[in-house]
Amino acid sequence: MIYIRNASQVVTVAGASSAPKTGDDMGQLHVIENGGVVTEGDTIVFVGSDEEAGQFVETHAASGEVTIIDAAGKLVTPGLIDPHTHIVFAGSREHELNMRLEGATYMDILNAGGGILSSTEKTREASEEQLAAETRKRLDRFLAYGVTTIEAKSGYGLRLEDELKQLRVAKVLNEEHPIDLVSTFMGAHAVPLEYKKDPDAYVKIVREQMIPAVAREQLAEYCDVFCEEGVFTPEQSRAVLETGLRWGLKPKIHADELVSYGGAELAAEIGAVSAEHLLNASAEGIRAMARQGVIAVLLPGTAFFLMTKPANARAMIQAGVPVALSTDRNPGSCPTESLPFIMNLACFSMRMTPAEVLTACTINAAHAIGRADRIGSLEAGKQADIVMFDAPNYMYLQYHYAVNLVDAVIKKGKPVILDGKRVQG
Ligand code: IZC
Ligand code: ZN
Repeated sequence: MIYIRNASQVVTVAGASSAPKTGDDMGQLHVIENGGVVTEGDTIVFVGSDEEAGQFVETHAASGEVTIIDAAGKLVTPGLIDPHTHIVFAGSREHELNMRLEGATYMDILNAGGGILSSTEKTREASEEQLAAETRKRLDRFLAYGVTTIEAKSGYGLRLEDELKQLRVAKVLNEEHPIDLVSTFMGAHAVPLEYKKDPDAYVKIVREQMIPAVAREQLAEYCDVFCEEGVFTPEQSRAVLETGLRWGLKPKIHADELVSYGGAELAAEIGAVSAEHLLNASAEGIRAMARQGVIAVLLPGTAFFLMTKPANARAMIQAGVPVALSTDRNPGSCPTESLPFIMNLACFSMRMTPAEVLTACTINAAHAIGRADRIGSLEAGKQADIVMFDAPNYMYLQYHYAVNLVDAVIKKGKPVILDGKRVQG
């Protein structure tokens, strides 16, 4: 049994396991001042005032079997959840930075065979072991920033064996690393060079060969597509996601990132779990997402890195769209594992309140990856994924920005970071 005692605040984000939070409710965190949390095995067994938590421990613990973590002056929250990453890849793309500073756009670089296609070349060349080694380092950094679950997309193989390779690496790392990974198949991330003249032929391979193979090997839960002018059209995107659905892969979509392209509307039409990016989503698209309950996964780090204006988070929250946040960790448009920095950007570049930001990175993010019954809030019966920050209250996380305030991380009931240092796993 672990007893986290005397926290200045325990932010539970409780009461939203059946549906994501929307509107004003995104600002309701359910904060316990001077709180305590008790875990047993991999599960939370008590959350309440420190006094009640102490009593719970006294009546339920056999003597000597309680580990006490003193949270005096510190903030306790659910483990952070990142619902959108492209974490399994080889190499890096820092050489694109000068090109972009000189005026080349993200699409200019992709059209010239760089961007996603240069990461694809390196990922195809890499062995499973090399990919796992590179990805493991990224996961270690995520954990150090308080992230306990991530979604991971394929999409740098762009041919059957290499898409499967990426997803197999994610599966192995899910088993061996403290962070849980939820896999998404994204063979429709770009048209590979060898199909540049016939993108429809590539879409056919994605639908007829890749999706069935991924589903048969049970390597992914979700299917995603980069629906963007110059990448995949709304018609191609719909076809891929509908094929995915037939094979049991739930739809997600990269929508309206660079131009307004009907992605938000398409997400609502096909009943996608989430639409991601949405920097240029139309007002009608936002309304349609609200009607259908499509979660908006916003990625303000990508807007920062691509030097463009971020998504209109306020319009989405006002329209009743549930909003989640993510790093978009990838080699080309957001190479950071610091979800807390993304939270800072959400606050300062999209004017989300500190409370909305925390909801977006916990329970709403859990809904975006179908895990809200197990994670995303601190409630008895849920998995013990807990972060302790060196912060007196949750607003301080945005106020003292761009530094790592993580003091402790408990994953499935096991301390993995204590006093800011990795202790096991
Ligand atoms: O590697 O550039 N937007 N996909 C869609 C990305 C960014 C990742 C990349
Ligand atoms: Zn992405």
